[in-house]
Amino acid sequence: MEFFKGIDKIEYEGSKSKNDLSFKYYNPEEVILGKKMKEHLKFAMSYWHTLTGGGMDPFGEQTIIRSWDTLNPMERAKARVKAGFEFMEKLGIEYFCFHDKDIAPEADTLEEYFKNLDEIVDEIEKEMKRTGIKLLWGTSNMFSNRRFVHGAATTCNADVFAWGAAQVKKALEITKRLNGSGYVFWGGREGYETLLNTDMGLELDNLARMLSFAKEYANEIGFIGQFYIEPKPKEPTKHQYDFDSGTVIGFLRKYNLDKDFKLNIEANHATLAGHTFQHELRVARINDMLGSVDANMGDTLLGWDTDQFPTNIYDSTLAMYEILMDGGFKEGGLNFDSKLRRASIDVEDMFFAYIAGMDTFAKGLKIAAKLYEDKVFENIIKERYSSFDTGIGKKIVNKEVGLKELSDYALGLKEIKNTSGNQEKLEMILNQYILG
Ligand code: XLS
Ligand code: NI
Ligand code: NI
Repeated sequence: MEFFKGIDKIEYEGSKSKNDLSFKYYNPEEVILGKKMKEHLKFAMSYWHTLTGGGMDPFGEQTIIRSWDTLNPMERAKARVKAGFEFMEKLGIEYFCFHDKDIAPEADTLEEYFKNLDEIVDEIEKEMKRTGIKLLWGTSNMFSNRRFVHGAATTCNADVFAWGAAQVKKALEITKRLNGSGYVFWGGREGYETLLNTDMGLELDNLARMLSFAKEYANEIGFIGQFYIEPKPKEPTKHQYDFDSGTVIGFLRKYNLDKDFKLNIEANHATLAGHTFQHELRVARINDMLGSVDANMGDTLLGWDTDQFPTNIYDSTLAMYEILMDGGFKEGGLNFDSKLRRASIDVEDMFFAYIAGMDTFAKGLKIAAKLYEDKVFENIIKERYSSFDTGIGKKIVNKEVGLKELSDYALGLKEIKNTSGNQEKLEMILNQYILG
């Protein structure tokens, strides 16, 4: 059965094309800096937004209704598998990501839930074999069900912690079975609403315990995929413990988990934390922890995770620049953690959304590759800090001096001369690269 009738495989037609159902910039086979575009970008479909999202918001019911929505839960889950793979094939997307709960219906008992999962994983496995599409990462949803009202790893209820652990165990087994190249922890409700009832120390210790149990079990079953933490500062809780890259890195170091995890950076989470997307990628990069990306964008006027498809070329350029500077994706990739607007109710909108996102990152990659090749920023940055290459600067870097020597040196200085930061010039140059 075909779910997206009338929509053929989306092809690259170039920027002059007037065909809305074509790529204008994403040319998967085009070689950039010695690598195919599709290998640079490693696009992934998010199972949840693409196949289970219905456009609900706090004020309104489902608006996006798909053909599978009328089926009973298990049939619906099976139809979604088929629809998802047809969708990825038509877009030429080679990876996907999912939570346990996205693929199969939950049940009253864990046993039954796991049975449902196994049945659907069989279907997914078949489709993966048929198409060659791969699993970028798996994860477990430990936030939607009402049992997780106080969190999962950071709950006050030990039974809930155990239930979460069981879900993680199962999700790891599934991810291994499907050859996933990674496993994500996004702290769904790992945070607090009020400190008045919160033992913050215990909650953080327990969060670290859950992560180390997971790592130990992964080693035990031979799951060698990359583990990631996905930072987010707030929503659903007022304060999420995995606030931003800097906070997560500090947390991982405290509990000796920093060698076992990298970061999955989401654009809209960066902006919620009061940072740019580039900032979060940079912090991860300089700490050797840039792992994967959840691509989307927020709305500057709204203070929540709007998860819009990314269409901002400045952001995609600077994100791809950070990724190139990091040597490109290894286990990670670019997962569209993005959803349609509530009013985008046509099936075609799914395609337009992904095409827009993929084209935005393809163009961003091309511009970033030029910036990278021309060493535009590197040369300027090198020059800007050149006072640390020789003389007193070099001695500081090599720690050959202390406060005493530095003080003696400073006392001998007659005048301090600074150079311009040239910010506007750099913004002008960036524009030249973007506008061509
Ligand atoms: C929610 C998160 C979520 C994770 C996966 O804000 O972005 O979708 O990516 O649990
Ligand atoms: Ni995400
Ligand atoms: Ni998000």
